[in-house]
Amino acid sequence: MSSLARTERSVLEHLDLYIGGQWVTAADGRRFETIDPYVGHGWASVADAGPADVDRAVQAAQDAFAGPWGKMTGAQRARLMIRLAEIVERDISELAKVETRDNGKLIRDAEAQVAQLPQWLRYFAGLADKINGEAISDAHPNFFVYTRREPIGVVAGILPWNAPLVLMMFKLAPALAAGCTFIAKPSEFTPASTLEFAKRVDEAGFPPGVFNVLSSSARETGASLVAHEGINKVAFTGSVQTGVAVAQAAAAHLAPTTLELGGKSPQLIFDDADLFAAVNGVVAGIFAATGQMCHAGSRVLVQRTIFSEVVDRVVARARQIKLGDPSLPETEMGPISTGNQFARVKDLLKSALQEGAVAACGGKADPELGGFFVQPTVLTNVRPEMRVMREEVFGPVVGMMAFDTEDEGVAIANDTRYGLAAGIWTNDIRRVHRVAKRLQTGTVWVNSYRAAAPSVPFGGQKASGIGRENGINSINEFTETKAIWVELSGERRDPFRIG
Ligand code: TXE
Repeated sequence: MSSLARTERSVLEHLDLYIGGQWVTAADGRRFETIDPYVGHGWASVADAGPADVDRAVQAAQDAFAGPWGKMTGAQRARLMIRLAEIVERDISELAKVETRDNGKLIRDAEAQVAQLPQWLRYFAGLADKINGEAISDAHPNFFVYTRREPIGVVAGILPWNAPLVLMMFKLAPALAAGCTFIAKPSEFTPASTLEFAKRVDEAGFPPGVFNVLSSSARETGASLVAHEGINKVAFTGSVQTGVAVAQAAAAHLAPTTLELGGKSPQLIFDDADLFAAVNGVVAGIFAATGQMCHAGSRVLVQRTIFSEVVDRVVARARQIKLGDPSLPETEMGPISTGNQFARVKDLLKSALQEGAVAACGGKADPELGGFFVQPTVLTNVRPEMRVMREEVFGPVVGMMAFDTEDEGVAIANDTRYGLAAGIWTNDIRRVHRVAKRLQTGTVWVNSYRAAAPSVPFGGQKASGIGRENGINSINEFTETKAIWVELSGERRDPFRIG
């Protein structure tokens, strides 16, 4: 059990908004409590931003963009990013503890995630002084034309609760490298780590207003930020439904949007696969982070000849998973992060069982641990049309189905509105490339699952999103291209003829 009794209330941490380099209360003085999902009550009191704070943050970000930050060279921005990377590296353990309290994420996973943040800062810092336009020498006989890639302006980062710092960093690092300013709107369920991160940004010495945080309990605050005319770009991670609303609101004032939405990702296990590795990959894909990953491998498709064996092995491993206090290093699965999400997982489990799925293990909330704990669940006897096989559960629930041929496996894998990620388990090198090409997803992991790096594009096809985060080209999402035409001949031209 936790060192903190699960019913005990400790003194609340106190966190304010970070706007224009200042720690400020909300304009109307409102605050809200953020819940520790393991202990089941509030652990931090957080300032609750409203529309007036949105205006303040946009103004601060615009001023920074027009002011000292906008005048810096890429190399100067990179130095600050690298300084921030060093500070985050120094404070991995502290930041990870905050993430665990706010989100219920395992401390071992939180530490690994926070430890990745400096990699992103350093990778994109390395690009900050390499954002070049091009000289277009023969566009026209009388002109020299060149392009400049300029920062797009003020970026709104609308963030989810499942991996708050990592998913913010996917947006923040390229935005800073490009020379943009940033307003983070963390999820109402997990604002604390973003505010703690802001303390490190402050210490690193970024000019005021380059990075701002608007914590809020109200979804309307995110909506008013996205709709604000002063926002030049929106980078969003979250649900499909909210993503569509965000893209529409941004489009109303012509701000481009990148969307990283959910998934219903398949893992295909062929009969020649290394089964130990494949089972480990299934566990990593659905029980890590309590299944609350956009790329969760929630549909496991197994060649029929090995189906029973793979199910038995996954069930055996699932039964051994140690549920409990996420702050203890030995715990393997913590609670679901929010009450809403807990209700959603239970609802989908109920509907699956009513529709005829069989729980080979798990299948319900954990009766011993209570709170937001759900048992690691393996469902068999599932069909592609069931809700649990079509909707994102975002919990520790995997549906396992058999297939016979490669064609059939690929067809089931692609039979979804989503297209975020997929796993292929096989030792046949030809099959690897055939199947990887046919899968309609933004990422394919082969004989592995859940790897990420700042240099590798990440994002979804179909309903899983628009655009890609990470990778060298992601920086383009935060720049505008300007074409500059310089007349060379000095000749008088006919004003009524183009050319
Ligand atoms: O997400 P939302 P929620 C999925 C997962 C989960 C479901 C709901 O299936 O069950 O989404 O989670 C802000 N304008 N994912 O409710 O609603 C909101 O405050 C502007 C997948 O948390 O998408 C939060 O900061 N912003 C996912 C953010 O949007 C608005 C990660 C996400 O909230 C807004 C999380 C509006 N109108 C959940 N309404 C993934 N892809 O990894 C809300 N927000």
